[in-house]
Amino acid sequence: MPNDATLPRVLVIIPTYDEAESLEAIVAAVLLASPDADVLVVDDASPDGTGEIADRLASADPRVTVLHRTGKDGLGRAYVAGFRVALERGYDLVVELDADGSHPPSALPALLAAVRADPGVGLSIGSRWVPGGTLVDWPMSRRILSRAANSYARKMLRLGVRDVTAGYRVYRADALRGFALDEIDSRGYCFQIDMTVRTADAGWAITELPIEFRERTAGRSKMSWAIVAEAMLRVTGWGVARLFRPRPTAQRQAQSAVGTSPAAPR
Ligand SMILES: Nc1nc2c(ncn2[C@@H]2O[C@H](COP(=O)(O)OP(=O)(O)OP(=O)(O)O)[C@@H](O)[C@H]2O)c(=O)[nH]1
Ligand SMILES: [Mg+2]
Repeated sequence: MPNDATLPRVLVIIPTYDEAESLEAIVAAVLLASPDADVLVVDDASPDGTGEIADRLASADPRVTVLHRTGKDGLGRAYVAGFRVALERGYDLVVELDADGSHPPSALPALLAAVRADPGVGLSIGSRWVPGGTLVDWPMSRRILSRAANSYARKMLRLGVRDVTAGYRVYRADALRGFALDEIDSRGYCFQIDMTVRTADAGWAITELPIEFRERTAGRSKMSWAIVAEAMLRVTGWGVARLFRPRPTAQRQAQSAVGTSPAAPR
């Protein structure tokens, strides 16, 4: 909770599935980098006991809370559940951050500042693919996949964003409030593409800041061919649909940091 009533309230959502080895360190690093933020761990009944670790962290620090879900249901659904909690609790800025150590918490203040500084910005992205972005220990196969997915999505969806699949993000709560969260059913990293399109179509500006992205050092990746296929099929479908639909006009109005959002979701 902020000490100063003028500071926006920030919730960092960390989705977890079998991240017992890394969760404690990442929560500590987030709270060190951004002491005024709160953390919500969204755990899908991880068999390795991540949920119990999250409960222990929550009982030791009032800034940490946990949302337990009944089983593995995909990253997208975990985030949508977390967004609902963030909006119910009245946070102003909502952060997405992986539990595996790939997203440096040290970049969080700059990502938060990018949204705070401009009321027209609905989303800031910690980007691997803007100048200054770096990759540490990421296998060539993953680099190629990320590059290919990004350029395909950018072309099909006519987006200016360089890292449209990035999972390190800060949303203005007002932007989230404008979306029909019930309709968002993308499960894997396609969820990030889906959210980027919704944010852009609603007329919000999107900024990207370079980050140092690190390969996870513990635990197991949840990336699968099913997740890649979901993204390919959906991006193709959205891209074709957009060919036959005029681009929505931006309906952004003058807004304060806690003002009303443009109600123009896709
Ligand atoms: N709650 C929940 N969290 C998930 C689920 N799938 C993945 N996660 C979490 O989402 C974050 C990203 O998952 P990763 O496995 O790192 O996937 P990724 O970052 O796209 O792929 P890698 O680059 O291989 O790590 C991690 O914190 C995971 O624990 C899920 O079904 N439910
Ligand atoms: Mg990861």
